[in-house]
Amino acid sequence: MNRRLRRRFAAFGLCAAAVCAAFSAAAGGDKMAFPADFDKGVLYATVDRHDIKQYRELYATKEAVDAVRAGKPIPSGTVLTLVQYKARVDDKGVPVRGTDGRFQKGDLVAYAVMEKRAGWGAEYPDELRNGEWEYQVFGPDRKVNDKANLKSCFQCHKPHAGQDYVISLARLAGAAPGAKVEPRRGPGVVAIADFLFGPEKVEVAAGQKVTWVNTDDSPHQIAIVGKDLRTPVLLKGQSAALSFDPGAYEYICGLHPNMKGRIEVK
Ligand code: HEC
Ligand SMILES: [Cu+2]
Repeated sequence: MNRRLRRRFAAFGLCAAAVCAAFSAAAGGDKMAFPADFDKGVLYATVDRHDIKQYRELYATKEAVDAVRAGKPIPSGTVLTLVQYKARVDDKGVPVRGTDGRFQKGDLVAYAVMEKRAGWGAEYPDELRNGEWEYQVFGPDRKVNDKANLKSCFQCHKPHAGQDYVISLARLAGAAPGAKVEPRRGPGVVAIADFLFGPEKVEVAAGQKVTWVNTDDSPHQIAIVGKDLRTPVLLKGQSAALSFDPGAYEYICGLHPNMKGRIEVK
């Protein structure tokens, strides 16, 4: 095994501790340099993250935007840069909104970057591999954050294999989030608004469906805890329904795991 491979497997816990301990801090992302020209690319989306009080900017290399908007695959050489800022908050810790209703940029927190190159990723086990993508995190000083958990990047983006692991693909393709969606109310209906499930606890009779309606600009996805059961990713205005056997079920958002809800089926 060459050094790079050993480092990578060490990072994924696939290598005996004694052999790999010295390398455990690094992973495959060490192939990636800081994308110094990221802001010369395309700012294709901004995201208000209510759940973690961040304001985010998403940049892509121009070739990637052109390809995706022409209906072609994301090309080798693509770099996607997610710039994370603290949202500015008031004295109660509530994010301050600008005149456009959006969060406002506070301190720079980090750059999360993904890069795709032909041939990358071949050495990862299938259950982790994200096609030809690598991930890396850089601090505000643009240096690698060697404490970042890169395994978590692969795990959370993995279920999005059907859209080449890019969670914001709809935005990259130029789809705007669309007009305001009025939350529907009714038995078994859960509205998703400002990164919260409302109501947080829903009760339905056996055989009755639970329906989720996403009213946020951000996509969300229902993931039932402890089961291999997820809805598709729901863009703004989209909904999905699931039915359950009697019992109680906890669920989270597959994209934002700190969003939580509960279903009770009588
Ligand atoms: C808990 C799930 C989760 C984890 C873990 C995660 N991401 Fe993401 N990532 C998202 C979501 C959701 C988005 C869409 C933007 C948003 O809502 O902030 C995203 C978007 C991105 C994007 C913009 C392109 C895209 O796929 O939409 C980059 C780049 C990115 N993440 C890098 C990383 C890196 C690097 C890591 C590991 C340090 C990581 N992510 C870990 C959920 C996750
Ligand atoms: Cu969510």
